[in-house]
Amino acid sequence: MLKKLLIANRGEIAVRIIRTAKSLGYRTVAVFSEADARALHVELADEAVCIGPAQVSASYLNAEAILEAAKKTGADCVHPGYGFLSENSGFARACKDAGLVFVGPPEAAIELMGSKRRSKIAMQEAGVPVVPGFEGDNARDDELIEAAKTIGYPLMIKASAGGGGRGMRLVEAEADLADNLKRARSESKQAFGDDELILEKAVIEPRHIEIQVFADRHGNAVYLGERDCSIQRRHQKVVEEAPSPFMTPELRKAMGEAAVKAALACQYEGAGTVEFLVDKDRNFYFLEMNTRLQVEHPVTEMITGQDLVAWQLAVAEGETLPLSQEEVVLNGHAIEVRLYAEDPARNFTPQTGTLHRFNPAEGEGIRFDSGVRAGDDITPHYDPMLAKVIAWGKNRNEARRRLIKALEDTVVFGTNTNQRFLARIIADDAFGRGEATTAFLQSEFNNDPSMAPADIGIRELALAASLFSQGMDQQHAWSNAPATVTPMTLATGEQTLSVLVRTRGHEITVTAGEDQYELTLVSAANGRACIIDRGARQVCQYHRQGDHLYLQAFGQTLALQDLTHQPANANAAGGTGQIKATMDGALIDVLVKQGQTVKQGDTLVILEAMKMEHPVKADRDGTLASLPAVKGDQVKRNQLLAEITADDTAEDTEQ
Ligand code: MV4
Repeated sequence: MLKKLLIANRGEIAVRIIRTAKSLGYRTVAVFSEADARALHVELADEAVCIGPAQVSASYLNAEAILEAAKKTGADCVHPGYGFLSENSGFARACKDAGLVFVGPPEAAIELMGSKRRSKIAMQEAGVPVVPGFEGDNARDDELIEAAKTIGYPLMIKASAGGGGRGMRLVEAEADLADNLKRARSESKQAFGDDELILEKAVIEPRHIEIQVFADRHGNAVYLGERDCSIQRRHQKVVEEAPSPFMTPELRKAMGEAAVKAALACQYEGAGTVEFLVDKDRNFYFLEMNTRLQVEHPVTEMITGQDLVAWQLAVAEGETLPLSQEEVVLNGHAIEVRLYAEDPARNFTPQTGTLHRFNPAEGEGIRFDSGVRAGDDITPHYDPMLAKVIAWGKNRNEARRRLIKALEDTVVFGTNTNQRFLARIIADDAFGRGEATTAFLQSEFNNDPSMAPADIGIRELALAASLFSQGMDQQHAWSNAPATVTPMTLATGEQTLSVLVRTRGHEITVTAGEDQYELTLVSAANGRACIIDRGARQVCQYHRQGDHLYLQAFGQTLALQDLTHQPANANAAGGTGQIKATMDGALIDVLVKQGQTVKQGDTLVILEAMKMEHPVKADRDGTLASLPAVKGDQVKRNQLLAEITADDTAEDTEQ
């Protein structure tokens, strides 16, 4: 009997695993990096051990430190979660060698599925349909070029050691093959330390449908329905649902039985996912098998009523599977979306910052899996997923409706998120008709307003102005004193807007150029504002942090700054001299000193962001008045990096 589970992971999945483990009576051990010392998963576990500094290579990928933590705490089993060491056969072996039960499949199954080439051959032998192609052992370019003649075009070159879309190239015509092979080979060598390639016929606008399987040590294996993960962006899943709107009972049975065959063929144990591509005629092809519990497992849990972590632990204990195939019943519909700290208006760049507020929406049929809470920092060290929001409904539209509402009502203040992007995908008509393939986001959704900067109109300005003035002059705002008119300057990340605010009791009228808007601020307390807008009473969420205001209203989350009392920027010729970071990143070098004279265009500092170095330059001539950031700092977009004041020269003023 196992008693103490070490969770070799962080974030929402560590929290998720701890929840089930505790409910089943296991003691739990969390591991954490120095950056995660106060994280939720650490707080929830019975014991927690620091395994190293923030960088994943030194902590969550540090097998030795994790095994040491297990030894120190007397854990007898290890759950790897997803990502990190979850599909590392060496780690599975090391656990076993240390006398620990690895909650996952045998190392041989992990290793086999880690090779696209070998797994495809094994699946073909087991009678699982695979995409027609060529799987020669370390095939040379000339062999691949020869094989391509029989496969035909378009075709895919895939890195044997790749997966999840990494190391994959589409080739449209024979003339492009040789060059693409050369590139694929060097990329694969670079990324995976292995340059073995395979070829496959390209499936056009496929759906990505995966089957959840489970196997025990007694030769039993079942499938728990499918998940449709067709909506992806750059091979990152965005929406996952079960069942697939494209599924038929016949196709489910055929794919389910193929997936079970795949599991039995590799002596699988525990939770696994068999990924398939499905074409428009409902032909399906094995793609890869993921030998872990997946991010999107909650949708399967919600339609089967099963706890997959409990199943994993049962299998790890040597028990037989909790249900036979006939006992697996699918009920209703579940949709999951991945809520990220990222900026859809800036090509989805990851965001960092403090979560001033983080209020998951609650409601019937809503599940919110998260590893963060209000007050936590989102750092650049880890994946910026904030939560998985999952909705269940008795049918697909009920699940959609609940999910849209949950997304709209969830409050995240402190970082940009993809909240609105997600809600609009779920509300989209083509998605509603179940027509979304892997091409959906690129072809039909690419112009959606949720990927543009927040839309600040006169109504939003009126609400922001009323909340700003309410905070600054409480007495005045609520008294019956005569109306006051004050100018106000509000800034978003993109623009600075000047307005006139007329306040009389609870009535606010805001004027910006030709536009005018009137609102009633009924009350504002504890981050909730009640307003009357065009005769309709509604509640908005807000948070004041100095001269910053976060606002969730009218279907958007906005961040505004009150610049009314800041000096206007001088010097119109050249830049403002306020040199700000253009994105979140690390200051890896500072090339100048305070007091130094600089010329417009001189490089001042080097910012590293999105794995690239960006020189940040002077936007005018002058003297460096201040350099607030120092080498090594993590900086946020729009953070002041340097201030250049103009040197007093007579000719500047004469024009
Ligand atoms: C393919 C394909 C078309 N034909 N293979 C991308 C992720 C990786 N797991 C496999 N992928 C694909 N493999 C053949 N032979 C198209 C994709 C693909 C894709 C697959 C699933 C979900 C989204 C996708 C987006 C682009 C391409």
